[in-house]
Amino acid sequence: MRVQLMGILNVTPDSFSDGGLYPTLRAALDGAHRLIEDGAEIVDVGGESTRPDAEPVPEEVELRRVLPVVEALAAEGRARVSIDTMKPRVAAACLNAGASLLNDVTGLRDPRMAEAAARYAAGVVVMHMRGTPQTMRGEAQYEDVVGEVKAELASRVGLARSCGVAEIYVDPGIGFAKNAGQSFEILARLREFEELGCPILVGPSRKSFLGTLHGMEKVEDRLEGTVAAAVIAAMNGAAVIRVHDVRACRKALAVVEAVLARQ
Ligand code: HH2
Repeated sequence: MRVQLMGILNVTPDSFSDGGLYPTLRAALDGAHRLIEDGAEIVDVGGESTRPDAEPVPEEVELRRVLPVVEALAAEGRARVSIDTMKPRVAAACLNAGASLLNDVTGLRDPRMAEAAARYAAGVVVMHMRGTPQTMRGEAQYEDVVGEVKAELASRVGLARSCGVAEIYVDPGIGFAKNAGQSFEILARLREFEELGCPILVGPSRKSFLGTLHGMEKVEDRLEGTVAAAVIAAMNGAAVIRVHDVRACRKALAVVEAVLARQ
């Protein structure tokens, strides 16, 4: 089966790797078109950075950033539009404007998120995090990272199901309340998340766990590491991979698919 690529479009001034790249609607749409032409099936629009210690963004500001982009992309119909938000009002406005996937890094901590998805018959990405982007670094304590993340995701999946959401992706949340070793372990054991009965989405792109390896300390030096992580994720059962570098990952995944077709 073809692994889907979710291309990242952060319309923020402060995202850790693409912040400030898309200051206007035109720039954002050009960026989205590049992602689509490079092979992204999904464009994930975000208006609030979730990197460690990011400043929370007021709802009105986030809406002003994302809504015109979501509206325009959904109207074009060239790719599936996903909204990366933790705020129910932003979620509802974007789903109403044509987004069909709700990507919530808090894993539906606010039950109104699941209700909004159900109301608009949208899919949901349930990502695992502990704490908030401001506190999560101190919360990376696990006896068994995969077992505990899986158990915590299971209860969030149950909530989504009970609200009537039909399409649910689970995401272990690389780098969110996970240290580098735990992020590598999640990639190594990704297939264990299949037990949750939902397709797996994973977001390793340019993240700081790669920066612990020699030569990848700087964000701009993490392309090869990102591609390697995407290949490992695909080999280990990921259905969707969320990346900035769609073109390079699409080519690498063509190799994975050719190999998997012969296993
Ligand atoms: N990672 C980020 C944001 N959203 N969503 C899912 N489902 N999975 C992830 O791993 C994930 C995510 C963080 O990366 P990025 O969007 O590049 O940066 P920032 O949060 O600084 O905007």
